[in-house]
Amino acid sequence: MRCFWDDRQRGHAPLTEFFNGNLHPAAEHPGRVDAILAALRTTEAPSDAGIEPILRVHDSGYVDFLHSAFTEWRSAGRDGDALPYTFPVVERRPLALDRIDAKLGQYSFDTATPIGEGTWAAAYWSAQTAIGALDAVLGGEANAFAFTRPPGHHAGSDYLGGYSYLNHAAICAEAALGSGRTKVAILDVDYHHGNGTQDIFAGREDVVFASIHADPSTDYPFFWGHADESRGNLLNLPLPRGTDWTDYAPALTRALDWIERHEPDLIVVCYGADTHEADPISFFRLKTSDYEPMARRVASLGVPTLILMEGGYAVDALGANVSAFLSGF
Ligand code: OKP
Ligand code: ZN
Repeated sequence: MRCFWDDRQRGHAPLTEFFNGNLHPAAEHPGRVDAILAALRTTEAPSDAGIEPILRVHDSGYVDFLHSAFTEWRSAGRDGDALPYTFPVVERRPLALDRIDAKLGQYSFDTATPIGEGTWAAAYWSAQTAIGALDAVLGGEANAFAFTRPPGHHAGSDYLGGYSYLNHAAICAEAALGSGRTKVAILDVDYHHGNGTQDIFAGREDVVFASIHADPSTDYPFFWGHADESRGNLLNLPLPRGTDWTDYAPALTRALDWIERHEPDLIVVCYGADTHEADPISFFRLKTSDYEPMARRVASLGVPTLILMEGGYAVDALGANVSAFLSGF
């Protein structure tokens, strides 16, 4: 399988994230990179498709903000990474505020997603990596893997959060539709609900979104991913903490049957290895040996498939989990 990666994705190196009343070491750190690269035989660097495919999904004011936020943070005299602390939860609207803290709140939904010096470049090249792998699939490969990092599935059209800045699945779905595909299915099997992807595509006819994830009543992102959000082109299958393969497999069958009924001509898989039993921030009990059959079931649909990396924070198990999943294709 052709695998894509750009070394500029290493430059995003957050030190801390804020939750449960304290700063904690960032879970989405560059140590994940070598763990995953060690499991891939060779990777190809993507070419530069430019900003246009990103702007088909993301608001240009948001993209400008991402691009300049760290410089503005430094100009405001701050050390460390940029983090928001005030959020316009009522009537979020463009107020053209100048202060960096106001802009951070405007464009963020959590305090776990810092912007550092290399964040914009890493997010940009993560998106290009995704597009590179998409082009391989559009060019005739049965499947391809993009080692996207930082992840993308929590980012909306004009907001970041959940370690995500640009929504790679959405960027690739739009690019595929722009290249003549007619129906894209996104299957999100990360432990966390892909709220950004759901928000971007809710109500669309040409993109369907199915997600299997931890019940948001107990797990991040809390406000999205509940079963009753399933309608039309959206299917949410929340599962309880402690879920193992015996309980996961029937949900996967449901998601794949639902996807098959929509007859997609491209599948985008958002793969998170944070469903693994050893994951430090997650609570499912999948084993490394479960990922190969998981992927084999997706592959059995016989639809061209783009695989994107989302979460997975058990660094010692990460390489084995990624290679087990890819081997199922
Ligand atoms: C990103 B992806 C830890 C709180 C951290 C953010 C989780 C982001 C997950 N208990 N909250 O979906 O893997
Ligand atoms: Zn996750």
